[in-house]
Formats: sequence, C-alpha cells, structure tokens
Amino acid sequence: MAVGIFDSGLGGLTVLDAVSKRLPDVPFVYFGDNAHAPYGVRDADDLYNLTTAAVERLWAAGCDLVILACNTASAAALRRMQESWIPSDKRVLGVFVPLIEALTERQWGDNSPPREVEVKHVALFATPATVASRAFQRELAFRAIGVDVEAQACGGVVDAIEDGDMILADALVRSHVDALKRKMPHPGAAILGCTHYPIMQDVFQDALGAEVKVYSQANLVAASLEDYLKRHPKMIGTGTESMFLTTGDPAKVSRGATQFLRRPVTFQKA
Ligand code: DGN
Repeated sequence: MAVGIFDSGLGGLTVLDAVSKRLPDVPFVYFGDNAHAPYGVRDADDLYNLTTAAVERLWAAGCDLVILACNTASAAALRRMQESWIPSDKRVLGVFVPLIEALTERQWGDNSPPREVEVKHVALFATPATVASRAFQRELAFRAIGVDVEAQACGGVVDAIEDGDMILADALVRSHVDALKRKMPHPGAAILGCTHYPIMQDVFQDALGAEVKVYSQANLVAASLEDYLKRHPKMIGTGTESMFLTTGDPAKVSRGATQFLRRPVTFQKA
C-alpha cells in the first residue's frame, strides 16, 4: 500500500518532490492524467468525472489515501466527492486546506468557527477553472472573516512551463501580477494556487514585491501530510516501491517529467 498523488499532468511532481523529501520512507504512486491535460479550461462535471476515475485507479493500485495535488481538481471536484462518493475506509485530501490553514495560522483540522485573521487582502493566482469555482474563497470563509480575496486567472502559464518556454512564462507571470495589482494594489499575501507556479515562485515574489508573503503549496502539503500520517499510520503501509502512472504516452511523459524534475523519472501506462 502506498500514498496516491494525483495530478492532471506533470505539475503535481512539485508536490511529490516535496513530500518525498519530507517522508523518504513512504512509497508513493503518482498518477498523471496527461491524456486529458490541461484541466484548467475544463468544466466542473468533466473535472469531477476525470478526477473520480483517477482516484479509483489509485485505489485499485492499493492507495487508501489519495492527495489531489491538482488545484483545479481539488477546486472543482473534492467537496462533491467528499459529500457522497468516498467510502469510509478511504481518504482523499486536497491542496487548498493546508494553504488556508497556513494563511489563517490554524493547526491541521482546527474546525472552530471562522475568526478575524491578520491578513486582510489576499491575491489568488490560479487556472481559469480554479478561479471560476470560487472554491478557495469558500474554504477560506469556513475559517476566516474579513478577508478580501482578489483572484487572477493566469492563462498560458502552465502551457509555457510545460513547453519549457521560461521566457514566456516569466513574461506571463509578470503581466498577471500587474493585472492583479490593478484590482488590488497592496495584497498582504499571495497564494500560488496551481501545481506549476512553485517553479515561478521567484518571479511572482519579484513582481509582487518583498513585502508580500507568498504561499506555495508543495511544502505546506508535505508538512500537512506528515502530520496526518503521524495520526493515521495505517494509511502508509510498507514494502511498496514508488511508481509513476500516466494515461498519456509513457515514453513522452517520462521525457517531460525528467526535464521538469531534472532527474530521471520513468512512467508506466495507467
Ligand atoms: N494541475 C493543474 C492545477 O494545479 O490547477 C494545472 C495544470 C492544468 O491542468 N491546467
């Protein structure tokens, strides 16, 4: 049994990298739905159907605990899945809650009523589908009051990163930050709400200014997972090698992943 990590494609490898550095003895099964990526422009029903199919595949691979590393899938599908679809012996966790807990300075699983927090103006950078879902604002409202969120859909950034065109990615990030600042001139914090954006964190920080605290999911999700597994050790299991699955072409995806992570990664057909 291993912990499953799901993403629409390669971006979730940023999360996998952070969790495997923090939890080197935990085996992972990574599932990239490359055949259907990008998710950022799909509608909510489509995202729900693709995400549940991927989670079922990870359950079949022995992963009772699955992390939705993909923000777009977390935003569009997780609450609906948790409401009625997930059996009691399985867990599916998303990426927004660890981010919001860090932003609102809450401990893991603190479900006390929403309260005033220090940060008052938050910039959210994410895919068009994540922004359209308003899932971040909904989850934040369960935990904090009086926080103004301005969301910026960052069209083109994921594609530029996946194409390895970092000059274009840099220019796009700066223009999205400019657009956000026209709506919210002085954010106190910024959320990088997409798997790919940690790669551009320095550019976001530079364009936003040093006074803006930038929250990036990979390390926060890793810390939250470590905490969860301490309390639910049975979810780890033993003796399984980590494995990489894709719905796309394994040779092509392995080449892309190797470039993306700057270390050799071999995917198998899901
Ligand atoms: N993995 C997606 C996310 O975190 O929103 C980004 C890639 C995509 O499918 N657009």
